[in-house]
This record gives sequence, structure tokens and C-alpha cells, in this order.
Amino acid sequence: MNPTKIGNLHLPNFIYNAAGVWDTTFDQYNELTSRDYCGAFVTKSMTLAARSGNEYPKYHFSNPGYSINSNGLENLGLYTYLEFARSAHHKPFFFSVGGFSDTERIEMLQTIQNGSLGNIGIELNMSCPNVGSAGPAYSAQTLQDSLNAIFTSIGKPHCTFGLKLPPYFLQSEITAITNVIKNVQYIDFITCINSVPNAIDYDIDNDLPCITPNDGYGGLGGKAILPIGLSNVSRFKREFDKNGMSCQIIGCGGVATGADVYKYMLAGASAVQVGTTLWREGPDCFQRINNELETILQRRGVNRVL
Ligand code: RRO
Repeated sequence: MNPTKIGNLHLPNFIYNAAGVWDTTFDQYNELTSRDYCGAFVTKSMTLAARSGNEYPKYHFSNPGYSINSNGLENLGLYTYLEFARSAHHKPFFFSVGGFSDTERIEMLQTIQNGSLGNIGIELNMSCPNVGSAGPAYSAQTLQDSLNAIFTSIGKPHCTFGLKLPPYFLQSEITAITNVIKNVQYIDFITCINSVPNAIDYDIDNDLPCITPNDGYGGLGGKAILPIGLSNVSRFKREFDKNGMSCQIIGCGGVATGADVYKYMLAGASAVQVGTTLWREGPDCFQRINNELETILQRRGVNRVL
């Protein structure tokens, strides 16, 4: 096990689920939190009211090199996830807060903060690629406006607080987003990256896109996006160090092996989330990935992850 700390939360292991994977239902929650090697639990990104999301088929996993999803924020609604968080658990519980407007985000954040819950964090998802108006972080100015509105309303967060960000492709974007995070001050961590938007694949037996919603376009995940996830972590880490910022970075995107986790460590991640691989293999993947990581750490003579 490789413990880590995010904000003031102690994670018994460095790896856990990415928001949106194995985290929508109570059974999935129980299954993940009972696995020793899964260091925390992040919920599916939520809205105030439950949503059934986009029509099926909305996941494409048959190609080993990547996945495409257009889930459309299917979730059980804030109040159900509050119940999950209230049930006995010993691992940090992250609420992935989605929502379609700052008003909705503020109401969810206030409700979570008023819930008197311990051992929780918030990962504010500002980067959903599949539903309109759910991704303020695609523009630095929109992100700044949104966070200004949120923190003016809720004040300093009562718990460990972070942002789920989309992939950025230019250094100028990384610099602009770093400035936003520096300005607002209350961000303990960022999670890089959400799926890469605007991906499509075709089913050549039907001559149709592999997923149905949004004309077949969805968010790209899996092995194909590992180098983009690594570059986002590494570039933000450099910017944060240059600016003397203590904001931590959680790596997400393309993790299939212990070697991939080690690469995120080299890039500067304080923890790593697993998405597509968890979908494919189920929760057993954490032990496998952890064992592979241990072998690499021993070979490299590294005895702690931080
Ligand atoms: O629900 C989704 O379609 C979804 C979300 Br909220 C997200 O943040 N990332 C993603 O790939 N899918």
C-alpha cells in the first residue's frame, strides 16, 4: 500500500476510481470501499435531482486502445449520495459535484457543507464534455467567473476542495488556468484530466457511430489519452512550483498498469484515478495495478510515493 494525503484527507492507497466509473449505485459504492487497494471513493458527478442521462448505447469499450462515453450525467441526485456518505465507511469520500449552472452548483455545495460529514472532499467537475453548460473550465475566463460566483456564496470551503479539469493542449491555457487557481486561493487540488471531448468511432458492421447520443461524439478515455494526462499533470506541476503554490494534482487518464501510475508520480501527481480500466476489469484492477507499482518502486529503489 502507498498512502497519500490530499488536502487534509488521508488516503490508505495512492490509487482509486475516477468519477463516473463504478460509483453510481450503492452496490458499487460498497464494492469499491471494501477493496483494500482502492484508496478513496469518488461519486459519479451529480446534479441536484436524479438524471437518467443519455440514451444507450452510450459507452464504447470494445477497442483496447480507448473508450468513448456520452453518459450525459446519469446519477442518483445529491440527496442519495449524501446518504452514501453517511453510511459507515473508513475511506475518504469525494463528492463529484456536476450541475448545469452556478446556482445549482452553489446549492449542492452548500447542502454538502451543511451535512456535518467527516472524511469528505469535493471534486467540482467543471469539465463535462457531453452536456451543454456543464464545462466552465474550457475557458479560463468562464472558470474564473464561475468560481467567483461560487466562493462569494459559499465562502472558504469546509472540506478538501478541488476541481476536475478538462485536457488543455496549449501552455498558454495552462498558464491562464493556473492564474485562476492562484486568484481564487481555496483550491486544494486539481484532477487532470477529464475525458478528451469530441471523439467518435464507427461500427463497421452497421456503418454507424459506436455510440448513439450527440450524433456519436463523446469523451475519449483509456490508454490513448495517457500522454495527454501526463503532460497536463506535469505542466501544471511546473506552473504551481514556479508560482510557489501548494495546490496538489491528481492524475487521471489512461491508467492501465503500475507503470502508468509510476509515470503520473514522475509527472508530479499526489494520487491517481483509474477510469476505463476499472470499467473493463472491475475493482480487482486496483490490487493488480498496486502490485505492479510495488515491483517498479522496489526496482527503482523508491520507498515512498510522496
Ligand atoms: O456524464 C458524462 O457524460 C461525463 C461526465 Br459528467 C464527465 O465529466 N466526463 C465524461 O467523460 N462523461
